[in-house]
Amino acid sequence: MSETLANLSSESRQFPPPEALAAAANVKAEAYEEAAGDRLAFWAKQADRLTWAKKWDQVLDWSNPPFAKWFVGGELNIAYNCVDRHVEAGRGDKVAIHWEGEPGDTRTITYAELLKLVSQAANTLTDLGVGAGDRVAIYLPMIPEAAVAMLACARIGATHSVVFGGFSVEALATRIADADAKLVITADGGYRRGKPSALKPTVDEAVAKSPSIENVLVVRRTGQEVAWTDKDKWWHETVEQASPEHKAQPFDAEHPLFILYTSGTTGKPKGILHTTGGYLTQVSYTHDAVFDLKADTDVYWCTADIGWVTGHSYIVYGPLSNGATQVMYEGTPDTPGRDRFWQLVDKYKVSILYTAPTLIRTMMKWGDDIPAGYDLSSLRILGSVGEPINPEAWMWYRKNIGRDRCPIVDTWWQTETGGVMISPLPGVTATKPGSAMTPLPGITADVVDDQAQSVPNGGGGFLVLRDPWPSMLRTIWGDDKRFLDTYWSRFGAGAGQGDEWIYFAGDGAKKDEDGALWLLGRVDDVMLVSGHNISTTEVESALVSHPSVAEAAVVGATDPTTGQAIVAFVIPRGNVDIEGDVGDQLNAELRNHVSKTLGPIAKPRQIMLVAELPKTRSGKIMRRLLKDVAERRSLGDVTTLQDSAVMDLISAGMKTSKSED
Ligand code: 6R9
Repeated sequence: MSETLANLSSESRQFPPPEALAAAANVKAEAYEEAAGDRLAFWAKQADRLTWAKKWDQVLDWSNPPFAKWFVGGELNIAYNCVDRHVEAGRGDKVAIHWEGEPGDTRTITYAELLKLVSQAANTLTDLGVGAGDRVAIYLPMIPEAAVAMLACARIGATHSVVFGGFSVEALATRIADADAKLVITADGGYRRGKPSALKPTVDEAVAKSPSIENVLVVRRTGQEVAWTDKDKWWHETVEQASPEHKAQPFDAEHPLFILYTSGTTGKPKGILHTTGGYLTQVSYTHDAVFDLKADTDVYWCTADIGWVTGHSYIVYGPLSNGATQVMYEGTPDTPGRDRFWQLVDKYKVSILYTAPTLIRTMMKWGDDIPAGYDLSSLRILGSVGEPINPEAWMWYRKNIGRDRCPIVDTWWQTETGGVMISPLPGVTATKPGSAMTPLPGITADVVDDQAQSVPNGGGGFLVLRDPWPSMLRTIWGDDKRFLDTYWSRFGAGAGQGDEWIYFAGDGAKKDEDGALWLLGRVDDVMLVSGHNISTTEVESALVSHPSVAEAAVVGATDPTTGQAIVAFVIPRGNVDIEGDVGDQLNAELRNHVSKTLGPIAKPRQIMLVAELPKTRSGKIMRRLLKDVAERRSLGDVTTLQDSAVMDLISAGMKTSKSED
């Protein structure tokens, strides 16, 4: 990206918070001023939400940037904060987790029961020789044991590394080796799309390549047959037999809590390291503020997988530290039917729903009539995370799920940031469809040009964070240099510009006329068309605003005349025929629609109608693979794809499609 990013779309709709919600909101407008007045005092106050065994001496040590230390000298136990203290406060009978298996089996786990399970697991880990500072790999389906395993590690000071149950042998083995993990916690399998899907064979192969692994702890979930080695121990024969008494020891605020690998676009995955006190402070505060959690009455549901940072921060640590009651669901949204989510919202009377744009667009594609069959009146706040949410999808979510009553919080953050950074506050912000709006209190985000100068309202550029925040990553596991190079050497002191350390998030963004922030996707994805930097997000949103389009992914393909030309991959809504004349007609119509919405510069050279798009497990579109297809190259690494067959289909379609004009 050269100087700026074109600002092509504009949005005038605005939705103020419902009055009653605003009046009773956990966080009000004053929080912004308070934090701006004294940022460190503000975060110190939020840290007081937690129970500390020893109070910190210093809020932030930033004497060796970009290596931050928060709540220096403080000590606490994360599991104690997420579990024990709620039981001690007399809330042991409160439901922590309403778990729903994909086949329809259920478990209800109270805070007292969670304490028992976490204590037993902590005792078992200790028996297996795992101690403070050791690393444990967790490779589990969405079952309560996933949360229990994470909390048990945290309780004894072991650092967990959760790997998506569904990643390959290679992906698991590389992550085990990088973290030098001692133990793997896994299951025989989990249920996906109506059948048991095995996990253990992948672990067996990965462990065979992993000399550091001493033991494998196996949860029996599906009952399917498993091969057995002398490293394997059943969870029900160890954890469930262990003593339920365990006293949590406090750990230093900077004790490593977890490593989570994020693939980025190229190269070996980065092990993002998070620590204890600052992380828990920010995820606890943001979960309370952004979702306006009323622990006594709300039922919260985050549909993310535990293997994604969203599952870490907003299924495990944020909600549990706040004593929330939540729903946890094992399976896919279309099993047994496409109404599964709405049926669960209705069944558990979910009041706060946190999901991803990819799911919202899928629900749009499946049709309005499916949610229309359900009451959904328990809902009061809706959240979105993972990708920019197109204004069209935002409006659909508001109308069809929120029934025009519920504020939507579009939350921007990253594995690296640990917690939400940019989001509306549901009782304060008048939201605009598609915008993440403003940095949360205590957070300093900005959009800058090449020279790290703030762009004026109406301008576009790079999203940066100007001040350290409590849940920031501390480094890339074992690779401080890569940490510096990846995040801190593009702008500011690390780039030799002045002495301010500036974190570069890798995303493009713009400020609208009111200063609200609009995320424009990864800067690696920005297209350069006839000298204009155009974001994939804006063109995709223009496509999705056409009534025949459910989803779109856009890439810039090398073009002899324009440098790059826009190639769009489009999933039509249910009623559109993919083949033949209807397709050709739609093709022309869509190109004109984009041209009318954003201007002729953004008109796609070519539109491909496809049935699916390549996505990561957390639902992000892998544009780099589509670029390979658009430029007719052989495909790059597909190992993190949710469904690798998708790419074969798309490539086959591309070869037969007419190049247009
Ligand atoms: C939480 C999570 C981080 C990247 C991030 C950005 C994109 C996430 C977004 C969003 C626009 C939002 N992203 N939330 N873009 N609006 N509300 O997704 O972490 O998996 O590390 O991905 O996701 O591009 O840089 P992670």
